[in-house]
This record gives sequence, C-alpha cells and structure tokens, in this order.
Amino acid sequence: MAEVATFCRICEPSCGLIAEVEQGELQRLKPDKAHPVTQGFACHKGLGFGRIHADPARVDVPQRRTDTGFVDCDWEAALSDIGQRLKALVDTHGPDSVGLYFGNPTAFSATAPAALLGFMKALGLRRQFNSGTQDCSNKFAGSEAVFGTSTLHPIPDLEHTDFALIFGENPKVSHMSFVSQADPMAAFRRLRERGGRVCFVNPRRIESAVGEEVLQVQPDTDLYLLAALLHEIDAAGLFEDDVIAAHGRNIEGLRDFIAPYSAQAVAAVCGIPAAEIQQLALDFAKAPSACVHMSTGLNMGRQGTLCYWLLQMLSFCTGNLDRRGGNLYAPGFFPATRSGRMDLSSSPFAQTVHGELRAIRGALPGNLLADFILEDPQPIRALIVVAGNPLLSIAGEERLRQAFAGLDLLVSVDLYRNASGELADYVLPACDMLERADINLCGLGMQAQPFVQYSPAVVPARGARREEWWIFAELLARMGHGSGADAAVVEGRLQHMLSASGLSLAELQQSPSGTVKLPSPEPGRFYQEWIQTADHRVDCCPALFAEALLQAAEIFAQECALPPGSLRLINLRTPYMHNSWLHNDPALKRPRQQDNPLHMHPTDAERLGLGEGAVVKVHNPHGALHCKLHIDPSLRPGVVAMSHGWGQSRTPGMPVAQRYPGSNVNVLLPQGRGSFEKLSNQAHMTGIPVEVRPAAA
Ligand SMILES: Nc1nc2c(c(=O)[nH]1)N[C@H]1C(S)=C(S)[C@@H](COP(=O)(O)OP(=O)(O)OC[C@H]3O[C@@H](n4cnc5c(=O)[nH]c(N)nc54)[C@H](O)[C@@H]3O)O[C@H]1N2
Ligand SMILES: Nc1nc2c(c(=O)[nH]1)N[C@H]1C(S)=C(S)[C@@H](COP(=O)(O)OP(=O)(O)OC[C@H]3O[C@@H](n4cnc5c(=O)[nH]c(N)nc54)[C@H](O)[C@@H]3O)O[C@H]1N2
Ligand code: SF4
Ligand SMILES: [Mo]
Repeated sequence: MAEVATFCRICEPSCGLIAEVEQGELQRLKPDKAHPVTQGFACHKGLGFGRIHADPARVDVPQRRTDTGFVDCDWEAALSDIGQRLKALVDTHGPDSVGLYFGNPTAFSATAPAALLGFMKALGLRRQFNSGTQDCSNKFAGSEAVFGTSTLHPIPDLEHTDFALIFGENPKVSHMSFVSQADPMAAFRRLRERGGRVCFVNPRRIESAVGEEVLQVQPDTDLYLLAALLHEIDAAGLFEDDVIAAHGRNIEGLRDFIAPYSAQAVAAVCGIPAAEIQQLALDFAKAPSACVHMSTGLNMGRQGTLCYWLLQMLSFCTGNLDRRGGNLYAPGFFPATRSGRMDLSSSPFAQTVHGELRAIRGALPGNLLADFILEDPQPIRALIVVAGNPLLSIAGEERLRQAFAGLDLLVSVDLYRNASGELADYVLPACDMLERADINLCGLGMQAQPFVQYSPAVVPARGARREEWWIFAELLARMGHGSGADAAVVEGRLQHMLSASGLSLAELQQSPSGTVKLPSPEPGRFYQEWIQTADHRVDCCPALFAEALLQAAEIFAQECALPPGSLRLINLRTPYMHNSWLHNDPALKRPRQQDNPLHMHPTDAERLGLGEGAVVKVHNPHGALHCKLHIDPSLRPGVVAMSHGWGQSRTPGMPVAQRYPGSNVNVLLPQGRGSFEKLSNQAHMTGIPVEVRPAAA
C-alpha cells in the first residue's frame, strides 16, 4: 500500500489529504495530519471523494448524442467531429459564433484555465461566460475600482484581530470564499479565547455563530448598513485622518454618499435598531484592531460592488487596512496583484444590442447567456461548457433549455452527464482531482497561511478520462492549430509560476506533503507594493460608480416603501450539497438530506396557515416551483431560504441525483437584461421577492 500526499480541490482551503493506493486503485482518503498548514483538517466531502472518483455513473468515455440517446464513441471520432463543426462555424459566422462557459471547478485546477484561454486565443474567441458572475465578480469590479486591480483582496487577519465582522458568509458550512483557511471555526474559537469578538451580519442565525451575535439584517440592504457604520464612525470623529490623507483620495465623495445614511435613517430598512448599529460602529472603530470580510450573501445582492467598496472603506478609514489584526494581503508564492491591473481612466463599457456592457476579467454576464444565443443578430451557435452546469446554476432554467436546444453544437467537458450535459451533442470525460497533477493555485493571494503544494496524479485516469489541457490542445490540433497535447508545456507553465518565488516542482516534490509553507501575511507593503492605482492611493469614491450611487438612493427609497408581510428569498448552503455537483453521492442523501425544502420562520408560516412538511407553491413574476416547507426559527421573519443546485429530475446520467431531485430555486431568479449589477455583471440572486401559498390553492 502506497501513501500519496495530495490536496482537496472541491473548495478553497485545499485541505491536505493522504491517499492510500494499492495497485493503481484508490483505497481510502484520510486527512494529512502531518500537513504543515492544514494539519489534518478535512471535511466529509473531501474525504468522501473516492466515491465520486469511482462512481459508476461517471462519464468514462466520450458520449455522443443520437436520436435514440447517448452512445459511447472514441476520442478521435469525437474530437474530429467537434473540431470540424467548430471550424465550419468560425469560418462561416466568425469567432463570435462560438461561446464558452467555465464552471467553478476550473478555478481549482492549475492547468485548465491557461489551456482554455489558449484555446480561445488561438481561435480568436471572445464570448466567455463563467460561474464568477453568479459568485464573486462584484469583488473583481470593486477591487479594480478601489485598488486598481481585480486581484487584490486583503484577507481578515483572524489570528491577531480583536474584532471580526463577517457579512453574508457561513464559514462552518461553506469553509469560506476569498479567504482560504482550513477549519475556519477553529480560528474563530482561538479568537474568542483571546478575548476577541466575532459578529456575523446575516438574515439567518447561522451555524457558524456559536453563542455569538448575529445581526439579522433584512436581505439585500447591507449597503445601507455599511454606509451607516461609516457614517456613525465618521460622526464620532473616529476616521483615521492621517491614514486617509497619506493613502486615500476622493474621501469627500465617500462622505457625500454616506451623509444621508445615519443609523437612525437606515434602521427600518435594514431591520436593525439604530442603537445597535451605532454601538457596532463605535466598537469596531475603537477596537485595537478589527477586520472585515464579506461573501456571497452580499455579492449576490443588487449592489455587490458598492458593498465591497464600503467594506474596504470600513477597513481603510479606521486604519485597519494593512494593520496587524486588520486586513492584509497575502501574496503567497506569486504576487499576482499586477496581473489584474485595470486602467479605468476611460469607461470599460461599450454599447451592445444587450445594452451597455463590459466584461469582468473577460467574462460576460451569465444572466445574458440565453440572450446571446436567442436574441443576438450574431448569435452564439456553439457553446463549450467546461466543469459547469449553467442550466442549474444560472437563473431561468426554461429559457436556457430553449437556448441550448437551438444551438448547432453543445459540448460539455465534465465528470458527469449533468443537467446541462443532458442537452449536449457531446459529453467529454474529464479527469477528476485525483487523476491529475496540480498545484494549489486557487487560493493564491487569499491564503490565511500561504503554502504551495504539488500533488502528483494519485491514480491513473480511469477509462478514457482526460485532463482539460489535453482535450483542448488536441481539439486545436484537429482545427489546424498547434501540434497537440504536450505535457512539457503544461509543466513549464507551473515551473514558471513557481520560479517567481524561487521554487521548483522538484523542490516541492521532495518536501513533506509536497508542501512548502510560505511567510505569513505581514503589514507594511500594501500602499507601496500591492496597490495598483497609478498614484498608489486608495480610491475612496471611484468615478465609475457615479450612476450606481444615484441608483443606490433610488433603491433605498423603494426599500423604505416595502409593504409589510412581503417575503424575501435567500440562499442556503448545507453540508450535504456542493452547488449542483456532489448530488450523485449517496452518502449525501441520508434522511433529511433528500430534498431542498423552503425554510420559513414560524411567524410567517402561522400567518400563511402553513405547517411543517406542507407542500407549497413558491412564485414570483420570474417563475414558480413546488416544494415542501420547513419551519426554521433561525431565519429573520419575512425571509425564506432555499438551497440551490437541486432540480435534478431530468438528469438520468446522475441516477442518485435524479432519485432525490429537489427543485431548482433558480427558476425564481430574474434573468436577462437588468437582472445583474451593471458594474460587475454579477447576477442578482439574494433578497428576491417571492410569494408562498399552499400548493393545492
Ligand atoms: N440560487 C443560487 N444559485 C447559485 C448559487 C447560490 O448560492 N444560489 N451559487 C453560485 C455559485 S457561488 C457558483 S460558484 C455557481 C457554480 O456554478 P457552476 O460552476 O456552473 O456549477 P457547479 O454546480 O459547480 O458544477 C460544476 C460541474 O463541474 C464538474 N466538475 C467537477 N470537477 C471537475 C473537473 O475537475 N473537471 C471538469 N471538467 N469538470 C468537473 C462537476 O461534475 C459539475 O458538473 O453556482 C451559482 N449558483
Ligand atoms: N457545503 C458547501 N460548501 C460550499 C459550497 C456549497 O455549495 N456547499 N459552495 C462553495 C462555493 S462555490 C462558494 S462561492 C462558497 C460560498 O461561501 P459562503 O459565501 O459562505 O456561502 P453561504 O454558506 O451560502 O453563505 C452565504 C450567507 O449569506 C447569507 N445571506 C443571504 N443573503 C444575504 C444578505 O442579503 N445579506 C447578508 N448579510 N447575508 C445574506 C446567507 O444566509 C448565508 O448564510 O462556498 C463554497 N463551499
Ligand atoms: S473543506 Fe473543502 S477543501 Fe477541505 S476537504 Fe472539505 S471540500 Fe475539500
Ligand atoms: Mo461559488
């Protein structure tokens, strides 16, 4: 039995794992207790990945759609047919006739993204969509505008802080995003033991809040809460004027924006008493050190970029940016802040048939994917989906179904024939994380304790599964570009990245757990080195925001007029789902994990005459679904919650998922024009007005 050190690539902490391998077969995955950073932490999903690896439902050979269903084919036949059809489309209709959608797991591979971008570049393709616009593109837009680069996201220094203020994030369940930290709950525990304080801002009393405060905010109003915190801190004379003078610009713009939003003014809209907001503001500003973080609960609101801006302002104006115990940039093995540099001195927007649009780190709004296929004079005719499931992860399933059905060619590169793959002409089998060599690139710049790890392929690929770089290099070769897959090129890229820190693959291979622990984040270099604005100053009120700031005032007025009794829908991640893709694991379908009920506060249920387990219809102008009701006192009254990634009734390729289909909550989300934040393309996915009634009525 060989033991191979590897790391998990399901979510951001990249937990160290030990794979027990016998005769090329995985026997077991266990936590890597000797890992210098993750120290034996791993969750049930990572440890259970062997079931995904060996799942008989996995796609092991290319599958081609026929009139009577999917049939297996060989790589040569699949690649030459796809290559020919793509080439014909590009030759006849131009490169804009081919679109790509990259799903979330592409971010967890060090080798796939470069291969995909290389493919696009070789063919001149421009129409790229990715899961980032359902997830975090507001953070890219926000840091571009404030710090001059999309790749600068100072992380909370949880190990030294006196006060952590966490918005719209549930670390215990999600293991966090945009900060990579194995066992975040242990970090919060240590913080509390030191006498520090943790405060969560969330419409739900979340699992992460162990005896801690949760400010149960009204969904999609955090912008005004953030503004009020800044307003009250400034009113108390607690802005750090020296820091602002030395490193900021446009502070008057910020002050103008926050002026109307006193604690008193926002209390009713945010649903939090003014005195509590005031106290929180003072406590935060007076703490010897305080750090902030926000995640998808704010990203997915209507104004995620503005929220990210004010979050940075909370840190900057109180002197906590680049302070020990505040927020710090963690460069890791490759300081990448320059690579996301963006000059916003001229407008990034262009007039298009879909309205004024920009791309964020190359990505168009996912919520316009159907429009680019159905309603564009030069439509997307072929779509390549890599490690994604847009049908279930983007708003508006039926319209996407209609769009996908009308494509000349749909290709899915995936572990499974997922809901989107079910509509594809070809499903191409990808290697999973145990079958490919990799380094942990995904947390770069956001690791609480930076480390770089190399993992070899733990086991050989089963069947005819292939890595993405192989697939796209071979496809290009069929289209007359390049000479096909070359492992040396891929390895060279990794070597190049590592060389930035004087590291090499050989050195990692020889290190225990394949890992080199890097220096912890330190204050002192932010304003000199990391920030990428031309003048090295923090932009406290970017000119690009002008239109959005006016809109923010309008939205505030609308929120003030919200009728009583209206319900707002938010998201609910659980430990037994991972977006749409671990649904074929029977271990995640134990009793009470077999569907995604609508969670509702007891007072709302009583008002509507609904009891536990009642079948309800949830509807709004965007769509309707039926599901069971779950009474949940952890919610703020007026808020209902439901998990995404379900709705697997039409996925025969994933039989376990299909047996426990649940409902696709995304049918209730707005789609198309106006359904995403203009500044960032980020889809509007939380705080969605819905109505609920008994299904029979
Ligand atoms: N309502 C609502 N909708 C949401 C969200 C929400 O909170 N609420 N969350 C959003 C977020 S944050 C995200 S990131 C998106 C995710 O949206 P997507 O990325 O579109 O979808 P996933 O469900 O993550 O599907 C990932 C697919 O990748 C496949 N896969 C896994 N590993 C590999 C690999 O190594 N190679 C290849 N080729 N395939 C692989 C899986 O089998 C799966 O089919 O969903 C978004 N949608
Ligand atoms: N088990 C599990 N882990 C995951 C995933 C998964 O699907 N399952 N997905 C992974 C991915 S792709 C991502 S991006 C990360 C996301 O990681 P997180 O952002 O931590 O995701 P959630 O657990 O959904 O936490 C979002 C929180 O926002 C709250 N919220 C909703 N609306 C609002 C609002 O308007 N204001 C405020 N203040 N809060 C709000 C919700 O109640 C919820 O607790 O998780 C990753 N980890
Ligand atoms: S926390 Fe995330 S990275 Fe760690 S084992 Fe679980 S799924 Fe994998
Ligand atoms: Mo995500």
